[in-house]
Amino acid sequence: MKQGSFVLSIDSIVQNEESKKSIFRKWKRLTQCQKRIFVVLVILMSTLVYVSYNLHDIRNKHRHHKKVHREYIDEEPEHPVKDDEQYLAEYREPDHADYNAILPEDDDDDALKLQDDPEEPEYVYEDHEPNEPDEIEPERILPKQNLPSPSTTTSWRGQGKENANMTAIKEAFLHGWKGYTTFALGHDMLKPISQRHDDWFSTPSDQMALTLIDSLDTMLVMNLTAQFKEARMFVKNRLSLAPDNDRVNLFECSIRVLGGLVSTYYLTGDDLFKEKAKEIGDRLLPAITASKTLVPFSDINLKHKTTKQPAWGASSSTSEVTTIQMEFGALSYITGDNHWADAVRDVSKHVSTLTKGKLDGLVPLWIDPLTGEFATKGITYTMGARTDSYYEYLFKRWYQSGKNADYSFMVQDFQEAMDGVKKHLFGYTEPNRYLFVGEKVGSRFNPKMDHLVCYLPGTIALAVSEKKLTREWLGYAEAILETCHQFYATETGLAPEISYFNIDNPTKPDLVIHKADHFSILRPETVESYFYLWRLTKNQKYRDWGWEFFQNIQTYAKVEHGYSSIGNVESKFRPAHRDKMESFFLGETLKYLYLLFADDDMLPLSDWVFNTEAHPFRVQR
Ligand code: DMJ
Repeated sequence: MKQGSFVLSIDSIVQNEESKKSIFRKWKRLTQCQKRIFVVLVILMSTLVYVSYNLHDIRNKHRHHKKVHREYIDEEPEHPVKDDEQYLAEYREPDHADYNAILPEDDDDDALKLQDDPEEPEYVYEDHEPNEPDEIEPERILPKQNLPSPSTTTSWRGQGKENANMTAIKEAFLHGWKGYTTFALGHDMLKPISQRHDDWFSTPSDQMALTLIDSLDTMLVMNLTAQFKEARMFVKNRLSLAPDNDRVNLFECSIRVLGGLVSTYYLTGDDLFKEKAKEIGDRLLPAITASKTLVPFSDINLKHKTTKQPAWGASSSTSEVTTIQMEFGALSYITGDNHWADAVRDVSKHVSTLTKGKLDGLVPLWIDPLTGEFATKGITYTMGARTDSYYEYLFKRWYQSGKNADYSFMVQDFQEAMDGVKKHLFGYTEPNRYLFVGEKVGSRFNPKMDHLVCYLPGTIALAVSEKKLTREWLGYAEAILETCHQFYATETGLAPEISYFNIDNPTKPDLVIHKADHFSILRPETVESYFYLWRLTKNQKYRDWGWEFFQNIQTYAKVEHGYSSIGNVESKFRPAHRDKMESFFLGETLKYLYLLFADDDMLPLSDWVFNTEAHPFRVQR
């Protein structure tokens, strides 16, 4: 055996020598000119390789120091609890593909073109007071629903000029908008790589145009009058609010469609949007009123007004049935007709009175429309998916109502819940003591936080500014936001969907990303909180962090025909575009980025409150 391998190596040395000689002979046979070309080519190629490697290096240099706080785990979490499994299956990636599987894609190019409407007036959208309410039945009017008097309001656009950061963000919006209108107009989402569309609520015959509706007020904020005018034409002539689809989600449709239409009415005073808002409000309402228990059904068919429980089980998500209050409240406010606001207030009142399953103001993930009770088997408490915006609206609905005493119970529930968060969900990492909001699964503390939780610092800061939380909470808000910023300390500078935390090993990194969670759908929550914390503290770092985020979007998510979610935030060389631009990217992410660089008198927080999809509603007076 030993001898064999010796012979083999002598042979290979001889062969090696032969091949060296033959290369040398070939080289000698080349002309002088051929030799020169060869040498120049080798130098050129080495320079190219060197420069491209270093460019990536320079671009990412600023992030390298943060990398020490993070570990990347190439595995699934060890024992996902049942709720995690359900979440993975249903929530993390809404599978709009289901619908596409049944319905053929509409390839009719004409359908994608905006038609000119000669009757359209020239719109100059400026500040607006809601119109006089329509004629309504007197018993439906509540005395507190007075429309604001002109003296209590100021121009929402403010006096400031657009600066260079805002212009760059506006251009990004235009890039995404162009992709959407070219390849997906009328459909719910753009697939920017395949240059196709993705539908969720829309059907081939009834287009709900989620991206377009979510973008309307962003265009107004960015003063994109021509694009807005085109979009308005679509709303007027082609929008359908009655697709024959059994799985239109009450929450998603309320926050995006109803929210988008109401806020556009607030900003323009254009009755078209009020009428459309009323129509979708009426079509959605049966999901609430058909329930005998005051707990809404999660899904509705907008054409037939039939309701359904979720596809995966009996219960609705707690956040989904409690994140409709601002939208229906605003609809009542602009129409003067209180039946919508009353219906959703009854839901909140009911949830507020429940005791079984609550823990110091924290609520379970699921609530059953048939029993009206929380589902209490294997309870998880979290500020993330399934309950996140329940807490957000406890504060914001009260604030939106003009701090109306009828909604005091909600802000009290918010205060109690925040105490519950501090007591049960706060955790600190090792070695750097970052504060995070974890999860309580049964009696176990799970050091895990969804990116979704990053809305919380913004809402907490707003509550501190309204003296509904003590000053110490501003410190907590800033600390949690610092942790959210650490989510972005990845190769691409974009955040994973979920992060886990090291809470006991001083020699390991603070944050841990599992492979299953390392995708990014360009969510807005962190930049949303940067926006609030910037407005409320004026700490320059929030603008700096927002700008970093924007640049990384430009580097890793921008594609030829729009912006794309990415599959792997940990790979700057292969971020793996996922061929989807979510409607909230134009509706929320870019809007909060733009507002982060705007002056405070653009949509001032004293007069405006943003719903969970970043649609601004007037604070009611
Ligand atoms: C948006 O639809 C809303 O912000 C919602 O509250 C959570 N999910 C997305 C963005 O992440």
